[in-house]
Amino acid sequence: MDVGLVGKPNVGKSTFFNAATRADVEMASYPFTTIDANKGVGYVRTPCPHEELDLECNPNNAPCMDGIRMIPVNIIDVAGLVPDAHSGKGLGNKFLDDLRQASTLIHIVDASGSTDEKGEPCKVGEHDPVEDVEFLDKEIDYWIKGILEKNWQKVSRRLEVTGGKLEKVIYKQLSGLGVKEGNVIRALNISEMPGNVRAWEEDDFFRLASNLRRMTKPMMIAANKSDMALEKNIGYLRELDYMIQPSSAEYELALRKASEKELIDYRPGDESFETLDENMSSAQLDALDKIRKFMEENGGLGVQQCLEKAVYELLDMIVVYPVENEHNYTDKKGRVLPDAYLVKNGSTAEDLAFEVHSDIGEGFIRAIDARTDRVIGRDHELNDGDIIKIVSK
Ligand SMILES: Nc1nc2c(ncn2[C@@H]2O[C@H](COP(=O)(O)OP(=O)(O)OP(=O)(O)O)[C@@H](O)[C@H]2O)c(=O)[nH]1
Ligand SMILES: [Mg+2]
Repeated sequence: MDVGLVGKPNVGKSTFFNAATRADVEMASYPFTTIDANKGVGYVRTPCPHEELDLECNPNNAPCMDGIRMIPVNIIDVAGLVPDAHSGKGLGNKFLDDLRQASTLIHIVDASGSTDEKGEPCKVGEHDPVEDVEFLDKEIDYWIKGILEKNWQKVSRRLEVTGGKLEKVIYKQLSGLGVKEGNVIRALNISEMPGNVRAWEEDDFFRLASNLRRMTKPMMIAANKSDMALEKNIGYLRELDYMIQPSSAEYELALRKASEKELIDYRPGDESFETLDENMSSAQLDALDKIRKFMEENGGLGVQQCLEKAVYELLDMIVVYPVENEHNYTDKKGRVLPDAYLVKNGSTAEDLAFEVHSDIGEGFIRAIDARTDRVIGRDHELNDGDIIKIVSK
């Protein structure tokens, strides 16, 4: 599962990325610090069933920390986009191709309004962050439009000659973008496209691209730099038709670093932290006090919450645990609850089998719900936290 971080320059994408992945990529208070995409691994949390089953788990793909399972998600941090990037402004928008695989996008916005539209620093409150949301949506639409239009003359002529299906052709054009054929059919319907494909104009392509974006790249907003944001800016952002999460990537990064140095006891996503080192300087203690106050007001720092909202709410994913032995909850090597998989809510036992391996999916015979020891069929819908044994040929 890939989560893409997008936004204009200098809003804190790389800081968010470093906080979420604990990588160490360059961050700086000027635009276009990032040029090539950074890729790393972050985590979303879920309670591990080992506690409820009174067992000890032996994680393979997802570590367990004090009863909390940390499920890996890939995070991609790309260069900043500026208005009219699609026509070559700033670094352009070609680098969005790094986000083809992304299942969801987090739009990082400087909610403090202290970064202008080009990504240059300005006074707090001087820039309206709502404008950033509008322009970014448009730039992403242009990116998808560009992919859609590639060789369109040739594509549409071939379509006319061979009498193929329009949705199949478009689906093929967009392959690699995570678009499903059903999405294409729905997007074509609601976009009211002209009957003659050779007569499609700029506006038609743009409308279709925009509808495809909404279906295939669900996006939420991280109202970042909330540590210096004005209350009213957060209010305006909340009025938009997006899920929003206030965040302070800078504070999150500071706490993760302090916790690595064992100055504090803090786990990503916690609503508070404890000080461990009595000998910190007064400047350090003051900084920590400021962070603690922010956490009290906001229920945490927002980075971890943002990732979890994107995965569990926006994408509606659940966590399931495939096992080899339904009695001991183990895999072939005897490891207890080794793997945790993120699957779309509504996925069936057969979908999980395909997720584990295409051979297992193809050879699917039946599955067993390890908690109840009941046999379940291929169409049985899974629930969050299910432990499943798959029997396949
Ligand atoms: N106050 C505050 N500053 C932040 C926060 N997040 C990032 N910053 C600062 O904002 C500046 C830009 O951060 P980057 O992470 O480099 O921003 P970016 O979006 O990756 O920028 P480009 O790579 O140029 O597109 C740095 O000076 C950060 O320290 C935050 O939550 N609060
Ligand atoms: Mg960056």
